[in-house]
Amino acid sequence: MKHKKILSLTISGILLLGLTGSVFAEQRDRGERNGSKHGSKHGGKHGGKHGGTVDVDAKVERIFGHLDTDESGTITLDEYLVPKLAKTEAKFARLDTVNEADTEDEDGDNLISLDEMLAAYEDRKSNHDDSEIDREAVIQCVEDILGIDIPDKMTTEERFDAFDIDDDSYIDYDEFVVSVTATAEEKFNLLDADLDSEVSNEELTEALNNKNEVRETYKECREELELVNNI
Ligand SMILES: [Ca+2]
Ligand SMILES: [Ca+2]
Ligand SMILES: [Ca+2]
Ligand SMILES: [Ca+2]
Repeated sequence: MKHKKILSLTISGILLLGLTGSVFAEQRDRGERNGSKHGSKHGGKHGGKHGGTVDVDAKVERIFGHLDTDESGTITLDEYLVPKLAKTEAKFARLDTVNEADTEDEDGDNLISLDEMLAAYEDRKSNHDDSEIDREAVIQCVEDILGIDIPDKMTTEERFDAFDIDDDSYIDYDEFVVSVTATAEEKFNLLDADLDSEVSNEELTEALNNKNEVRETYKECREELELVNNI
């Protein structure tokens, strides 16, 4: 059971984070080869080059409107970090609370325990209602169609250990900010495909197109499996 929960986090993480350019370059090649199979069914919205472009362009423009604060036409790491770090206090406060029935730990002690982190992810999991679907099968299906290898994401325990830098079994606010910053930097580096320390319009467009493709494929795979399960 636990394994399945972790996978649910994995796929949502992937959808948020997107994958690296090189992986997607390979994926596009295979996608074209698979095109006839999927194109016939999803040509309209899945075409990418046609239907999705306007939406993605508008989205890119909106994102640049928010993040490119000096209107230079590119997003730097500093610009990218502003909204991420603006929310850290609220995010920390949300994690630093536990259900009293579950544990004796005090609420709001300005330290995040592993129990608190697990409880937070448990809540998130319970918002998804598709427990009938075999997530491993869905991920396998996405990997097969796109020809990519979706890496395992960290478990909640592993993520907790990574955040708990001084290893005292609690995450304090400073550790939290350091870790959120590091995670954001990793995401920024994935967006910055040519590694010139700036995210261009083209790089963001590419990333959003890739993300849409994964999301669409994930949806297709889920629908297929649901169909099979409901026979
Ligand atoms: Ca800028
Ligand atoms: Ca706490
Ligand atoms: Ca610590
Ligand atoms: Ca760049």
